[in-house]
This record gives sequence, structure tokens and C-alpha cells, in this order.
Amino acid sequence: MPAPAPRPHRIAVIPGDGIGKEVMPEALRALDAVQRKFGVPLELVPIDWASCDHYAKTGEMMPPDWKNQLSGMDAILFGAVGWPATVPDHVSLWGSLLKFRREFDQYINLRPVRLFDGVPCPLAGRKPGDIDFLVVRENTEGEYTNLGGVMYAGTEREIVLQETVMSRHGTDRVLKFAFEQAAARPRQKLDVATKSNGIAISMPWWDGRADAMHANYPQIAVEKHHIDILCARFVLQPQRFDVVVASNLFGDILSDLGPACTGTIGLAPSANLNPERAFPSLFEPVHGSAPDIYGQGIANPVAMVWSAALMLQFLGEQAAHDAMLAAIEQVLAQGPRTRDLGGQASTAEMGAAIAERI
Ligand code: GGG
Repeated sequence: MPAPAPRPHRIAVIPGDGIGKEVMPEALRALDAVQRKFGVPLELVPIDWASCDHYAKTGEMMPPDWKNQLSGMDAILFGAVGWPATVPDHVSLWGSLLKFRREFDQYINLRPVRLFDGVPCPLAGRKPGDIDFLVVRENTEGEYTNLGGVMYAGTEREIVLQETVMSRHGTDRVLKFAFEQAAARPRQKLDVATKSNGIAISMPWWDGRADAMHANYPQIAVEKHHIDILCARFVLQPQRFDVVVASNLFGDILSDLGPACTGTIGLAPSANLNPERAFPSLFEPVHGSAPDIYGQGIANPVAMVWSAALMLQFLGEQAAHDAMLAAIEQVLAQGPRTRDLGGQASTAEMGAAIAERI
């Protein structure tokens, strides 16, 4: 009797807003190519909510039963969120992406930063291999809270308070993940973002948790940097980094700055992970919906395609991941290239070239 076909990976596909709708088809084209080449079993479930278009129709970013609709999914492939002309950014973000991260306990946001062959680097004298590191961003608490409020609103005495929340549980688990990543890489090095001179309660405490976790990984060289000088070092000495761990806000900033140092944020992928796999993890480009270029078909699809590759790697499809990354490397080296990379190609032309090389 022939062996039963493997159960397909069930993927919720959410393009979201703006250029999310333009780059997502290119990720699907690449997934189609690896499905055909490697027989990766995929069941792609298109979802048109978690978008500002849905908000315009319903007054909500997602339907009340969104969690039920996503139950049984192995992963979520997400484009971008935000259309500030119609929905305030904090409403669209808290109504979709941040709900996924929190309610699916995606407490790691893993953001690789890499300089590719063929991509002009804005930092003088850098070559591929000089910049290749991971930002591990805490993803469910920290500075991203909705705790606080406004008193005396609209008066001269107006006061606004916004709380930062760091739990021992939430901090230790992201530090542990970052140490594990560092331990699995040859350089055995971890850099910790802090601001313990100015943010005098939570950040010295964060540093103390990093020291406590370091005791379990004595072989790892650890360096702490205040966030301001860390940003300067990303620009001036990017080669010194291998794994960088940061709180939610600092990690968000660093993971835009890092790719900007490698030529364009249009290359940067991310994985919002629930490492225990109790809930689906979510894979998305670091970039947002980019209303300024939406509709022109010029967005760089690499970050979206690479995010889909990270998804397959997380689902155990290493060969498919490697083929997608190799295709990205070839297209970046040889073209065609979108405008952010100095070329003239459209999103679809670059996406098609990646899929052909798979
Ligand atoms: N594809 C990611 C996206 O749409 N990002 C919008 C954004 O502003 N994200 C903020 C964050 O990642 O915390």
C-alpha cells in the first residue's frame, strides 16, 4: 500500500494593507515553485481581514471570531498593516499585528540582517560577510503597552502617562532564546541593548536579568551597549555584531536600522515565533505598508519572499528554505532589481526572477 500523503502545512495568507498586497503574490509565486520542486505540501488559506479595508467595512480590523478562524493553522504569512489616511496607525497595529503577537504568545521576533553580494552598501568599504547578524526582539511586552492614560485632557494641565512592562518570565525567555542562538553560532557572542543610565528602573533590571542568564552560558562573550551608542556602532562597526538582543521598542528600531545599513529595508524579513508551537507563528517583512509607493508596483519583494522562506524553515522544510534563499542571493547578485536597489524592475519582475531560479 502506498504511504499516506503527508498532512499539508496549513498557512493563513494575510496580505493586509498597502504594499503588503503587492509583495504577497511574489511570496506565493515562490512558494508555488518550491511546492512543485520539492513537493512541499502546503494548504494556503487566503484571508482578507486584518486590514484597513476590512476596518472601513466593519469598524474592526479583524472579525470577532478571528482566533477560531486561525485555529489549526501551522503559520501565518503576513504582508503589512497600516493605512493612516483612513485608520490611525495605533488602531490598525493594536487591532491586528499586536493581537497576533500577544494572543498567540509570539514572544520572539527574530530579524536577520545581512549584506548581500550585488547590493550597494551605504557604509563605505563593507563587503558581503562583514554584516550578517540576528536581532532578537522581545515581542509581547516592554515599551509596547496600552497601559497609561491622559489626565486634564485638552487643558494647560494635560498629563500623559505611558507604562513600560517587563516581567521576569517575559524577559528571561527572550534572553534565553538569544543566548541559545549565540551558542549555536561560531562567534559565541551576544550584544545586549540597554539604556540603564537614563531609564533608571526597568533597564538596570533588564541588565541584571541578562547577567543572571549569562551565568548559564559562560562560554558566550557578552557586551552591553546603551541604545544610542549601539545605533552608532551599527553604522560604524556593523561587523562586530552576531546576535543582538533588545527590548520591544529598541529591537524594532535596531531591526530597521540594521537593514538600512545593508542597503535597503526592502530586504529585511522577520519571524514572530511561539517557539513552543502552542500557537501559530507569524512571518512578515520588517517593512510596513509604505503608502508613499503603494500602487506603483515598485516595492521590493525580497523581504516578503525571505519571510516565507523563514516560515518553511520553521516548519521543518530546510531544503525549500535553502532553495528560496539561494534564489534571492542569485537575483540580488545578477538582477533584475527594484528601484530601492538601483534598478528599474517591477515587484512582479523581481518576484518572477526569484521563482524562476528556484
Ligand atoms: N510588515 C510589518 C508591518 O506592517 N509593520 C508595521 C509596523 O509598524 N510594525 C510595528 C512593529 O513591528 O512593531
